[in-house]
Amino acid sequence: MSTAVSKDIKGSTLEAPVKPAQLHDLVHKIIARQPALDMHTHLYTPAFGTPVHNRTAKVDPDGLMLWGIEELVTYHYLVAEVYRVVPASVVPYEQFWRWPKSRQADHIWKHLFVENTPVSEACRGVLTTITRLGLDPNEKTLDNYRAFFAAMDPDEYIDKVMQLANVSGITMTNAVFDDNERRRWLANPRVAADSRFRAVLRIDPLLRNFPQAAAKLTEWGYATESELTPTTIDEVRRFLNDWLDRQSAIYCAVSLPPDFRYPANPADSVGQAGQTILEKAILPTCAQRKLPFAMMIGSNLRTQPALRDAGDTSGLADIASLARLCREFPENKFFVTMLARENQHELCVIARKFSNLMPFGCWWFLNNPSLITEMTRMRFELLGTTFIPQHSDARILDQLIYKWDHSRQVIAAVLEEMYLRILQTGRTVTHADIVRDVEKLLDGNFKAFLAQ
Ligand code: RAT
Ligand code: ZN
Repeated sequence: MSTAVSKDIKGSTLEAPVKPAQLHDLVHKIIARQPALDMHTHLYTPAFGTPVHNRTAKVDPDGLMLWGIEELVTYHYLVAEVYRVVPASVVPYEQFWRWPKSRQADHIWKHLFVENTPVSEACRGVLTTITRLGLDPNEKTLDNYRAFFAAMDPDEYIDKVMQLANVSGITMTNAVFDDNERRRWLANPRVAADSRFRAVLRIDPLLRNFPQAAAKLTEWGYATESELTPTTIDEVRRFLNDWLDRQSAIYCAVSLPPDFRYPANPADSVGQAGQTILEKAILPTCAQRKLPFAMMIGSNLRTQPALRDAGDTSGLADIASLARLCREFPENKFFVTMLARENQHELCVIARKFSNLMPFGCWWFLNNPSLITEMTRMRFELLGTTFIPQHSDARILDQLIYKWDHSRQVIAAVLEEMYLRILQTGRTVTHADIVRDVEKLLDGNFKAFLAQ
């Protein structure tokens, strides 16, 4: 039992039944005090380099550790939103991408934060972050924020953000098919050696575009052909093992399109090659190493290619395919999040049937208070406390602050509602019960699934 979360909460001893009138404050305080272990982000250690001007680290234009005001304001969610206000007929996409980041940020700040009310969740996130850092969110320009961040040391800033967000650990997404990232792993074997971070092997091209992935593997010294011969399968497994070792990855992950089917439908984008790689290379490797395989299902990439990362959309995926995988691969553990709102209920139903399936997070376009509320409520009602309610998906370090702040508020409100319902049956709920449940939700369920 964590004393940090249990002490100083007035009117409640650990074993005493909690009164309905105490619930609100108690649940919110316990959730605020429980450190969150963030199971999916796109954040990096300082050793991956930073393109952000700062007090101490050398500026590395292609560096992967993103933080600070320019990055916060040019988050791809906000690039999409600024095009709702200033259309491409006024600022053509290619012109926007040619601008230096500072000009992109000034443009977004002016149009989304000054000349319009920053109502959207992604805008509100910037405001929460700025405010929690002790800055005034009412500035008309970014000048004061720029001065604040220029005085920071990136390594110390990670500690500050983790403390403000109350995050105990950050799980990276380490895309091995990204040349920039791959080069950094090869150049410095200790690039991820930072006790605040854990690595995850991310391998989308192996499933989404096998011929392209096979060509890369050949270039990197693996004897793969675009034909799925036994040698090719063995070499894909060797490649996976090499990188899982190099990264000390805690799981392996992929994002899949809505038309992903298992077994494959020849017309879908993953197709027969993807199915064979999944069955013969990825799942056996994960099972052998007892590592979960994370599937993030439902992303359509580049629906609007001109918007780059901001141009992806979501689509309804096939739950029966997921059920088949869970049933036919009982030795594997699956972390699953789905992007379509319409898939959420059936994902809960499937999770009731397969204990090797762990639903997690409210992904991307679902990471809005109304949808987090709906999904979290549904998950409690169908799964009790046996799920992982949230991950941050932060791409910019500072976003940890708002993503966790906002989600904690929603999770606490829903949990309070669940406890009130229990009290109405006559069953008591103690302070200790709440501490235990919250610890599982924000930390323990993730760790326990990894350890299974
Ligand atoms: O949420 C996002 O920022 C998306 O662009 C994706 O990175 C997504 O989270 C993913 O991991 O594929
Ligand atoms: Zn992500």
